[in-house]
Amino acid sequence: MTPAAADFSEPLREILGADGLLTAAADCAPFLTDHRRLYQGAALAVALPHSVAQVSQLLSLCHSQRVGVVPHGGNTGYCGGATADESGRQLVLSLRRLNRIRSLEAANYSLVAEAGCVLAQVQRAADEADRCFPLSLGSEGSCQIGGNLSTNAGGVSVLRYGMMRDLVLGLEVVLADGRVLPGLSALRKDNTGYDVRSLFLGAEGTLGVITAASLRLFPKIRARATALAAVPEVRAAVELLARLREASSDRVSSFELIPRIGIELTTRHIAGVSEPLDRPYPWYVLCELGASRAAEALDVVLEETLGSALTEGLVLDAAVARSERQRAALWKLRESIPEAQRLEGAGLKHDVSVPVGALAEFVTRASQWVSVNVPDGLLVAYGHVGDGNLHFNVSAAPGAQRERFLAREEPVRRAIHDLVSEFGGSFSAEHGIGRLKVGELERYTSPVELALMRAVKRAFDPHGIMNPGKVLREQ
Ligand code: 2HG
Ligand code: ZN
Repeated sequence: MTPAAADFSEPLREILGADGLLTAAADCAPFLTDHRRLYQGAALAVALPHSVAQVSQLLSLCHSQRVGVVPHGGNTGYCGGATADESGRQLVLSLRRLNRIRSLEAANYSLVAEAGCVLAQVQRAADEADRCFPLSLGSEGSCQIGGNLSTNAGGVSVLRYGMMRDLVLGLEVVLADGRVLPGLSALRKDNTGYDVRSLFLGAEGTLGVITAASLRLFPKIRARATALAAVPEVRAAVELLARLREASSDRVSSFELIPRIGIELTTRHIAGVSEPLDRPYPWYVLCELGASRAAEALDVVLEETLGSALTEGLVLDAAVARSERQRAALWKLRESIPEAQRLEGAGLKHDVSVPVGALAEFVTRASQWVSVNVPDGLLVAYGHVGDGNLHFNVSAAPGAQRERFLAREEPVRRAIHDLVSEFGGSFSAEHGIGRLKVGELERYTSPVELALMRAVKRAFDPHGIMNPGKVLREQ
């Protein structure tokens, strides 16, 4: 520890107690790199508060000392938003000990969870009360609610239930100067001026630290029908989605696009994943319907809709899950694509969205660009068709020279994001900005909106101590 760090750790320890502060390099190490290992940070220490009062005292100290604070959740983000910079002068603030479900009101369909609750813990609490908290992501066993809120997480149920922003009724936030904003409302209607709390959603800890949230619950899902359908092209997937929504009274909860290469990568790299249909097909969709009434015949709706689509050539083949085990196998296939892509080797990620109706044309044009301009790359485009959100990723083809492939990152990103912008889309559909996309935000956001964002940042965090350099460049 440097002398400055040692001086600062005294008052920190007074606030947090002996077990609330990590300073040894080995203890801090897991908090100092992101899950994709894009960044390696350094820090004064890692704080582990267990109460809101401690977070408040800690921020007021950091505010007076002008020490940067980096909020840290489950560390599953894709953009380096929770990683300290290299200066060694920032403090990592882990929320993991703030992990209580404070209350659950079944009649109000709401619960209050602290920021450090793991998403699966919140899902379980809702389930035990015969309710459903619908946010669902591959990392739900380790990502934390505070991170989900701060990054406005998406996932595989957005189509039906919305993003994290849509699942929030209220927030409790500690501001940069240590004041506590009490806002754990359980109200569905509250039309009282500016929606100040919503600014913290998607702010990635740059405006304050979310310590708890009041979350919306839904009726528990008791009937499900899940299938993997092969389709000839993306246009057919989009058409099938519309038909399923109509036929099921809008009960489609997930509709995920998987390219052929997604099956090849997962069967090659992930134990327990096997070829789902008899023959290979160019594209697949994993679709799931859900209803709260146990007797709802969703499997009939699904089979009938797939059956008529099959006769018309919109669907080429399909496998309907007949058991929970088969359903889990289909989801495993989908959810292990990112891991399989990582195991395959170097990859370039683009988390983009365009209007759903424009998705097919976007994929055609962007794929053409990749095949002409990245001859040593393999397109791995998959994701949340129902939200118009694709992970338009490119993996290094077998035999590609890694360094040469990775050197193309910037021009590939530019071409894809420019095309997305031409389609009126977003260069960051669900993964946020973090540190990785600060330049992209500056490039694709209108000057008027950027000026407003900077004004908000100055108003909430005048000394720039909250997650410096994330979302907006340090001023
Ligand atoms: C998913 O949908 C995640 O699986 C990860 O958002 C996407 O790794 C990716 O590019
Ligand atoms: Zn995704």
